[in-house]
Amino acid sequence: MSTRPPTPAALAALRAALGPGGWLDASGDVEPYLRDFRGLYRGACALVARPKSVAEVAAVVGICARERIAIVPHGGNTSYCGGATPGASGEEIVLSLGRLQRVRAVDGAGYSMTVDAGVTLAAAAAAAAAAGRLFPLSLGSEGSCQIGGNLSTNAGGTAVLRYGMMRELVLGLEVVLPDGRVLDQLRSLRKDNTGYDVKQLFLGAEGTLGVITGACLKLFPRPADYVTALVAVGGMAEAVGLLGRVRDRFGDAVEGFEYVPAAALALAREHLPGSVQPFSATPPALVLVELAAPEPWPELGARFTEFLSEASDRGGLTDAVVAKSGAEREAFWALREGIPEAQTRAGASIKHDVSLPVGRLAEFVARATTLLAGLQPGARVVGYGHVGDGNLHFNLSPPPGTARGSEVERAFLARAPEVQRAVHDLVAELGGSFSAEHGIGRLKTGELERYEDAVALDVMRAVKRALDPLGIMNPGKVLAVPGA
Ligand code: 2HG
Ligand code: ZN
Repeated sequence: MSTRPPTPAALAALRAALGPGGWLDASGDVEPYLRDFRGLYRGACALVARPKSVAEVAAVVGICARERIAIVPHGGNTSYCGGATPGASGEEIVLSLGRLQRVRAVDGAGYSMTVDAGVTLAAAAAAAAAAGRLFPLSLGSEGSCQIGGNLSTNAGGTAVLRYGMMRELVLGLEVVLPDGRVLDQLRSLRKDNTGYDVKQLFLGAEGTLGVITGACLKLFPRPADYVTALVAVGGMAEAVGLLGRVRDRFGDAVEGFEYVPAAALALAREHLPGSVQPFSATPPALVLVELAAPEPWPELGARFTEFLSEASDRGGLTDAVVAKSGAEREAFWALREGIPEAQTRAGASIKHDVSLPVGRLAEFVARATTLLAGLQPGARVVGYGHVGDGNLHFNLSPPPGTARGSEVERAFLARAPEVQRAVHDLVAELGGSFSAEHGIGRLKTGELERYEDAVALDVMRAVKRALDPLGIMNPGKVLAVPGA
């Protein structure tokens, strides 16, 4: 089924359903909705709908279904894969969830919270904290990304090791289906074996099956104490060895285990003024380890220091600093979370958001680095990330000193498809994933076709056809050719 450009009458119906302040169509006003956060895409649209209630979302989708108008759901616009950016035709409408901002309920005793899709991650976490609870999803973009986007992309981040990805933090969901009906599965139950788990379909679907408008999320006890350390290690093999030992010793108290290689530290030194540089000589890599305890546990720091000295006797690490205050802990995290920004400031980059079985990470890094040295001589491999859960942002920057817009930068970027193919082929060979946490969007539809199991792709297309037979939901994202 193909979609159609909106007629003037259809646009008038949409405006009427939304009311004053509920839509934008002036070119200056819609501009922010047309570009993705990384600047990879620029699209066009006929209208930005800004509904303020679930009923208005349903009305908009209902009109679009009747008129066969394509809809691009839009949250905080922090997608790395262009998932929320319209295509170039100008025939789609953007559906912004940003005005759905209500924290509907926080149930401290039941360890759950029900929020609108447009609530930012930071606001959701603050609402949980105000009730003495933790909502643990942790992303650098928490101030602007929205819960609806976190759900639609099954966001990951820095606490997956302990709490899982967004999918695992959901108890119930409310979704406007592509025909305009509201699917109400907004339950807070921990046990609910009533047929298929329908809500799962929409988590990670990137708005291709419907529009998430609300969710009931899991909450956790708030840790009373954190121990946060930067640990210098010899490289990935040592980091993975340390991960095993720290988990053996501290179990579920291990919340974060982030890897930052020397190349990323160099970017931070150059582009993040004031960032901590904890060691006098730059180590081959460092690991940010964070432990949390549910009760005040003054001995935790002492036990961790003791553990570090044992680990250093066994050769796993060369140096370590433990944060002595909350401010120091924040500075450690700012170093880690500032790496993407530092790499952006350094110029163009080629990104790979890959995951591997943890036991194969060191082999991957060694083999991929050799491969890339052949394909992009002089380029800098900046492979950092959430090693605790096997997710590495194995990114590449051009040779140091490459000027923006220069011939060297153009040549570097021109090789991106070849480089990505080589890296993703290696990831596939080692049993990993080419999209660990950033999703598919429109950037990686070709990769999904290439690497996903053919039967799984058939199932995905069948689901898409069943739920969105008109193909109006976020066309061109995830499944490039939905029906084929
Ligand atoms: C992170 O872990 C983000 O910092 C961004 O997922 C990764 O920029 C990247 O490649
Ligand atoms: Zn990440």
